Amino acid sequence: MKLIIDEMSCQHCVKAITKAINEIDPAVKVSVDLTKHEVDITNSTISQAAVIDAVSRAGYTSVKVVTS
Ligand SMILES: [Cu+2]
Repeated sequence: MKLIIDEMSCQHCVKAITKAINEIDPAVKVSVDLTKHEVDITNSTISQAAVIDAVSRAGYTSVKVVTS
């Protein structure tokens, strides 16, 4: 799935978001395009709701789903 997280603005955010997602599933591959505020999540069996929940618990609440 692909997400846009507007609040993601630096490497700290990238780390925090990646960590939050990998805490629910270590096998998930998270790749980030910081200039586009885009997070691409592959190799994932976790639900979209679980990902959004993890990201928002890390403090990022403006999450838009681009592709599910
Ligand atoms: Cu940041």
